[in-house]
Amino acid sequence: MTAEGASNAALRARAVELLRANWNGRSTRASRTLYPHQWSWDSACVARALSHGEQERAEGELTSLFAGQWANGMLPHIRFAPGPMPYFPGPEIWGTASLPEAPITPLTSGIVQPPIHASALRHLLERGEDQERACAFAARLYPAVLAWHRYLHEERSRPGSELVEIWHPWESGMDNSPLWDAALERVPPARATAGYRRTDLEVAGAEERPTDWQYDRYLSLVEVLREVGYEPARSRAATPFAVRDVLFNVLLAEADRDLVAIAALVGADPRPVLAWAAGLEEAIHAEMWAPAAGSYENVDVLTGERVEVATLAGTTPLLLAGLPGDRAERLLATLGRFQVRPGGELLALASVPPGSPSFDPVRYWRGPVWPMLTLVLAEGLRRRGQGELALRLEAGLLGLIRRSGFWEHFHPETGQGQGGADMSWTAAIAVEMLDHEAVPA
Ligand code: 2M8
Repeated sequence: MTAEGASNAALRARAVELLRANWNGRSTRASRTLYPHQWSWDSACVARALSHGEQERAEGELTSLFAGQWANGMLPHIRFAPGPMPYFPGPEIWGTASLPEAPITPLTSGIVQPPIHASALRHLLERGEDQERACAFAARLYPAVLAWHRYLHEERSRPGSELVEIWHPWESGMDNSPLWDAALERVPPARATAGYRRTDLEVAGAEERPTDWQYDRYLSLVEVLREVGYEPARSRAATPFAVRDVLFNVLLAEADRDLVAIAALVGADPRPVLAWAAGLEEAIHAEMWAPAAGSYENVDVLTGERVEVATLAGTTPLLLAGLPGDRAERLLATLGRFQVRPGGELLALASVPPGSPSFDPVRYWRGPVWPMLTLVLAEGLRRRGQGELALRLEAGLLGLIRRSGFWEHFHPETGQGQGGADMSWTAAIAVEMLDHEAVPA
């Protein structure tokens, strides 16, 4: 084995070990300290990584997450672990326990996260060593995933657009991204949840987390949605925050395509999903493309205006199969604004363009390098024939992890690990990238 190979193998072994350490016997905690529960899109990433060699655990991961699914198809962003845990806001704040749509157990939150579950399931079908078992599992899970997509397409859209909307910044997965700044200005601070204690600040540096001003708005939005029992029609009418987000819609379109492929394998009728996928992709291209910016932009549903803020998420339509060629060129050029060289030689992508007004290299989703976004962009680049650049970005992220560990995010200039340590999805994404093909060490 070459020195490079040995070092990649050692890194993979460390990632696998971390995923075992974060396993609670039934599923994988997003992290043991900062996030001691099961998070929706983190978990889908973990299932994807586990499907490389740990098929049974990958199934367990998805089964555990979908045990929290609501009767209306909604897949909550957190499945809470039993017992008191140091995470705020916990189940008592979400107040979902007695709702008719929610399961009796487990306890869950009442909002969603980006829908990458069908994509994880497809991955499991492709990578699972025991193919018969993988097919049987996919056939069992298919109705639940279909119900999840139906919930998003039917309950999260309004007449006049096929795009789906989010009602909380936490639903985007990019909590304090500058994408939400203007919309949050219109949200009054929390009333009922006054005097709360933020457990995140006991684990991560305050400068690496959202501000108290933002937390007051996050909790205010939970109050609004809780007040209407998270019921979709009433939430749509009541929410002071409703945004059509590029990343969320792109990942749903991609997951729709994956669900179509799964339907074919498990003998289900793919037509409803095909129709959703086609309508959604068309709407993304028609309603979100911003030619002057060379990027795709969010739409604020309540003002009807575009959110003219540059973030890496605006380039993620690179992933979409039907992306017109001239737009692919523009997006690739725009991507150059996000390229950074943390610590000097590694190549990486900042989440917000360095030098732009809202750029902050340490504060969470406002500038740092994020493994999840790197994964999405690397896949998008491969689809556009940019395999070499994809590989350099993967090698860059793996280099950052190798240097400082499985951190939540990384400083785009120094490369230092930031936020939470020993994060499951950072380890999962490392496994995924290391298994993808020969990644230079
Ligand atoms: C972060 O979000 C949670 C709320 O869901 C938090 O800050 O408490 C985000 O980075 C999100 O994308 C991620 O899924 C979650 C767990 O890693 O942490």
